[in-house]
Amino acid sequence: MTMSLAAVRLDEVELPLVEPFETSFGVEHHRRFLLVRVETKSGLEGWGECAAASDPLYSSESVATARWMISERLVPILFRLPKPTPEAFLRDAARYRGHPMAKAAVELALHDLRAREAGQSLSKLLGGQRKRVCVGVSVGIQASVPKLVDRVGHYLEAGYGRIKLKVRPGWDVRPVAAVRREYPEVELWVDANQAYPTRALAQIRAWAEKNEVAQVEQPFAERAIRAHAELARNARFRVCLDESIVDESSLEDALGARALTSLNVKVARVGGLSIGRTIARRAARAGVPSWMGGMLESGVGRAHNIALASTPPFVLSSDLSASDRYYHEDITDPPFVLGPRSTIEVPRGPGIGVEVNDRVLRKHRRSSRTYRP
Ligand code: OSB
Ligand code: MG
Repeated sequence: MTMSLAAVRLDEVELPLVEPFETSFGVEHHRRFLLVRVETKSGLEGWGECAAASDPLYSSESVATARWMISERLVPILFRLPKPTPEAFLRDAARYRGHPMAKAAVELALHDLRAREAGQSLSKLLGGQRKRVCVGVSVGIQASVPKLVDRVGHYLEAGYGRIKLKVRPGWDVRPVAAVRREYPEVELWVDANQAYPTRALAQIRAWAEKNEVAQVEQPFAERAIRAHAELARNARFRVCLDESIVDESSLEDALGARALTSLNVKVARVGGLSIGRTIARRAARAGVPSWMGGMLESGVGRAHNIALASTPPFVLSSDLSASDRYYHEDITDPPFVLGPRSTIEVPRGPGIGVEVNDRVLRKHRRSSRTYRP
């Protein structure tokens, strides 16, 4: 039984990335993000991470909007709840529209708290059945094609069994062909983050099939469901939706339109673990496989993602790479490392199963505010 909360802390952290991460919408050198720490009267804690970035480029939320939403609207909800369970929180937060990343950050912390109180791993509480999750690596846009081939080689040597290339108009035909030529056997996915106009459909199909791309992720705009359905029709690759799927009804409509043959689940995008689990199960019932997407999370968000990815609907390899692919020094211990056959071990300890390293957190923390009832 979850006890009422004594404090909520909101930290802003800035972690330098091992290398810049460039997508069709921009380049990041650091990741700036919020951490939510809830604490009960008995001294138990729960951690959640907010995936919103400095700028609203992937979606409409940013660190600033999430900070406002969490501190001004969601923290008061938490302090009004007699039992701060994820379900009770989501029920009260539902009257506010949007802000899924802000809501997810808080919901994640409550899931971690509940699992720690139960003395069980979050994976187990969510119905996880795998000891290891299958992972791949998402490779950003590079300065040149040779540089890209070099980075891909580096990740293959490290043991990653699947490569996702970020693409955009002008960074597609040549880089994808070069990687395929150099690594004839590699499992290759591409992700455009909505960068293509729907009139590019035939060209995308042509270069994807020519280079044996196994999956094309979100080439068109969030609302372009018909175009994704058209691309998926008779395609030799899976069409994956990321940004288009923001809740249960957008998934229902996309499934009805046959607009996806793979689902990228991000707890941040859909407003938490509970909804993430629900949509992954719904997709599985429709015969659509799921996998966990990533938002370059620190160890806190990564641990939550790995817990959900250990549940049955997650059958494709996830964008959950080892800690050292993102950060020289992560804020949690122990680091996530790549294991055999391109897998990462699911932590077995209580809650998310990793601990926040206070020394590292303080070193990279830009601000910290504590709220009390
Ligand atoms: O679309 O999957 C995406 C990172 C930031 C924003 C959007 C995306 C990504 C990634 C990174 O692809 C995946 C990861 O965390 O490894
Ligand atoms: Mg994506």
